[in-house]
Amino acid sequence: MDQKFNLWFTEYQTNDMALSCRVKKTLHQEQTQFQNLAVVDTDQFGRMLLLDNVIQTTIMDEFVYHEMITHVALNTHAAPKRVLVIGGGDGGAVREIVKHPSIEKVVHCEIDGAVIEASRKYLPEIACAFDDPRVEIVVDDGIKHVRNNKNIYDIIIVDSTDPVGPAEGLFSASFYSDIYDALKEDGIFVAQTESPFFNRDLIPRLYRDISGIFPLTRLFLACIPTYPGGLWSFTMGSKKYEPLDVDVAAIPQMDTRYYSPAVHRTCFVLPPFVKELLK
Ligand code: AG3
Repeated sequence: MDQKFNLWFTEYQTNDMALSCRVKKTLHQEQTQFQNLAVVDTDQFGRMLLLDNVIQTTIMDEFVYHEMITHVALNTHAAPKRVLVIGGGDGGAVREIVKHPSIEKVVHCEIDGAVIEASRKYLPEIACAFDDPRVEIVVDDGIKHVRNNKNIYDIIIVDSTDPVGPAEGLFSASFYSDIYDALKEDGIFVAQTESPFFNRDLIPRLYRDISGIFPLTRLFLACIPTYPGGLWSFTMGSKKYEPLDVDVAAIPQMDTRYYSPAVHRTCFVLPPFVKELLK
C-alpha cells in the first residue's frame, strides 16, 4: 500500500500555535556549539533548515526572504560595492547580493560554521555563492565584527534567527549604533524584523531604536508562508538614500521571482494595522 509515513515536524510559532509538516526524511541532525541544527526533506516545502526547531528557510519559499532582504537595499544604494551579511549561514542572502554587478566584496559573518557546512551539503541551491571570489566567509560573532570595523561597508544585512537565545543581541540599540559606525557615510542597513501579527511589541521598539540612530527608517513587508503569520517585516535604516525615491524604471532586469521594480515600491505600502505599530 502506498501510504506515507506519519512522521511530522512541529514548530511552536507562539506558545499557543504551531505549524506542522510531514517529514519525508531527516537528512541531517547535530548539536552545534550554538544550537540544534537539522535539515529535513518534506513534500510540502522541500528541504527545510531548522535551528532549535525553528524553520529558518525552505526550498519552496526561501526566494522571497532572500530577495527581499537584499535587493530592496542594494537597489536603493547608488553603487554598492562592499556588503556585510551577519547571520544567514544558509548563503541565500549572499547568493542574491552577488547578482549585482557593482559588488566587489561580500563579507559573510556567521557565528556558527556548522550552518554553513550543512547548507553547502544539503541546500546547494541556496548555498551556491560561497565560492564566488568576491565572498569572504568569517566565522565569528557579528556583534564583535561590527564593533571592530568602522566606516567600511555600503550595506549591512542582518539575517538573524528570532530574537531569543544566540540572536538576542542582534536586536539591540547598541548593535544598531555599531552598525551605523561600520557603514560609510551613505550606507544602508536592513534587518529581518519578524511578524507584524505576533511581534507587536518588538517591531515598534526596533523601529524606534533604528529611528534614533539613522536619519531615515523604513519598514517593508513580504509574504513568507513558513514564517509565523505568513506576513513578514524588514526594517531599513539609511544614512542618505530614500528607497521610495528610487527610479524603479531604471532598475536593471534581475533574475528574481518575488522582487521586481514594482515590488520595490509596493512593499513599502503598509496596511493601517502595521502603520499603527510605527507611530
Ligand atoms: N532567518 C530566520 C527568520 C525568522 C524565522 N522565524 C520563524 N520561523 N519563527 C532566516 C534565515 C534565512 N537565511
